[in-house]
Amino acid sequence: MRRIRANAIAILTVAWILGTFYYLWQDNKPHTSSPSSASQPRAGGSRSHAAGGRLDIHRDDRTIPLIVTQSPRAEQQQQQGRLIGSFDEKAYLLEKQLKTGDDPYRDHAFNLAESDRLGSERAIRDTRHYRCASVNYDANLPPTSIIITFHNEARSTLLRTIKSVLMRSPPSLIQEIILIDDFSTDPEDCQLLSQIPKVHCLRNGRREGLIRSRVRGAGAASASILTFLDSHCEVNTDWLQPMIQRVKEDHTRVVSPIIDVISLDNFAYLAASADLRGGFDWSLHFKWEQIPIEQKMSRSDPTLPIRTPVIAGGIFVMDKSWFNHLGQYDTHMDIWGGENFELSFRVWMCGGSLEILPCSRVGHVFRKRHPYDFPEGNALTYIKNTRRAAEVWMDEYKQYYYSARPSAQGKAFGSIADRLTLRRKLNCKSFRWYLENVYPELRIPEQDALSSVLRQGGLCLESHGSDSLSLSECRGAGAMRPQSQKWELMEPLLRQQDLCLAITAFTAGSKVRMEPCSMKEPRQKWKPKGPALQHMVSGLCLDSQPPDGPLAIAQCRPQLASQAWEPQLIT
Ligand code: LR7
Ligand code: MN
Repeated sequence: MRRIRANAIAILTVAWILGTFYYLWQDNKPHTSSPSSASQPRAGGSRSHAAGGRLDIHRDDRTIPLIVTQSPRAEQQQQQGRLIGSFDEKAYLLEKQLKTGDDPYRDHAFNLAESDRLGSERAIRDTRHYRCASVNYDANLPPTSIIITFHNEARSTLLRTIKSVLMRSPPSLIQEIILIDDFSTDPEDCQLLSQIPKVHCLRNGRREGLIRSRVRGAGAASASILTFLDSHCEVNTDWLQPMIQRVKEDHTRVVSPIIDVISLDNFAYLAASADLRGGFDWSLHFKWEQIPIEQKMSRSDPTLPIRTPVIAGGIFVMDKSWFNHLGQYDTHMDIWGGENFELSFRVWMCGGSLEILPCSRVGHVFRKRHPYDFPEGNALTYIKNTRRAAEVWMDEYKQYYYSARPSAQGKAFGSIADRLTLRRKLNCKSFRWYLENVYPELRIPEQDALSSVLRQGGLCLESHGSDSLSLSECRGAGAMRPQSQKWELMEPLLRQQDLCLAITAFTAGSKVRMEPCSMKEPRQKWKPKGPALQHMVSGLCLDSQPPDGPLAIAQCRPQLASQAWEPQLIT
């Protein structure tokens, strides 16, 4: 009896184990999805889990949880066959793999071992705001030519850039991908990549730098819209439609995506903040900065464009005839740097605009050093390029560039005659207009004003808060002078820090007071008239009569002692 029971238990256990195996085998069998569902475009970022279950994501990224946005593996392989044509991806990647013992950061300033390990396709997280998925774009958007210039780029990053474009763009929007091989050591990369459908590669006969290379690429483009990318990017879901839409609506717009970060160490794809725009300091150093608080407060819709004073430079979409009309790039700039300021100033000042589109996301491997050489040296090249931008576009404000970067003075920058002619021909606005209308947040350095006291007899002109002024006993000496007696004579303004001397009305007898300075305020404009100070618009002069009343303006009689103001420098 006991034996029979033991046997029954053994049989049941075996049956249970077999059953479990059968169930697992069934679940692992490739799912057959209908061809129609396979070719269905993903509706604006929605995820197609239902069609094929989850992909194994552990290989792709070890640090961020990824939500798979790609088609299942079987479809992917099919798609891969179609995209790659006669190109032998495996051989291409294997030939240049890192040798054991080699420093993986040496040649590219990022971890090559990690990039190679990822392969040419991987899933990345859709980093857009969720509301982007429901934005609609025109069904008949025009196609674009993608332009990618490279100098000794790693094979795996360059191929991933190309394949991400082919995988994540509607095929009808990609006219072609134009690669410009900027005289890389190995000419084979260019030849091999040309075997990929839609990809053309032009090789420079000598090192030109990214600026002239892009101009060459743009010249070869056959689509009416140009899209520039760096050679180590990965474009994200629906990256292209928002940009082409904005340029189609207004061809003078030059648009950029939000640039996500691909880690140079482990190649994790990290979402960048959506509250940033491009800015710079007076040394023409690019920086990301928070959008101004008023703009941030008034942004009710996170899918709307963000106006930006400058673009980072590597990833943008621009109408081709607008690019040509505005003078392409300054082709006397070499290798790398400065061209993003030159283009940004030119676009704004000559009638266009720059924006960042939060519903477009492109990842980029940010590096800490240049992995390539600069024939003229890195510093000299940056100075030459930014000096050209400053000399052509910054008018009198270029003095602040030179004070922020004194080493630029006296360095060669070639002739800028052609670019000045271009600026005149295009009838572009002034840099002052740009600062006032596009980048009012850029602080203009205090002009080096010298302080003086304004003496009348033994007394000094003194302010009392903002309300009134008087003639008072001169106090202190040198640095010990009270602020209220120190004046900066910056024609037409008479300043004390941020406050300026102003009349209260345009009639004789009106008193004067201090108020926040404004170059546009006619009540604040003064000029010397002999020893007197004349208000420019009313023609009346600052007068200390009667001695115990508040200071006022009166008919000019410069011979009067009560109208004589003798400036004396404070040293
Ligand atoms: O001699 C060269 N020839 C080239 O073809 C030197 C470089 N290049 C290629 C290079 O392979 C790459 O594809 O030009 C591209 C840009 O060079 P990077 O990647 O070394 O530049 P970067 O990413 O450090 O620099 C940013 O600023 C540059 C200023 O000249 C360019 O505008 C880059 O395109 C730009 N990159 C971006 O805007 C991506 C976001 C980074 C930021 C901020
Ligand atoms: Mn780059």
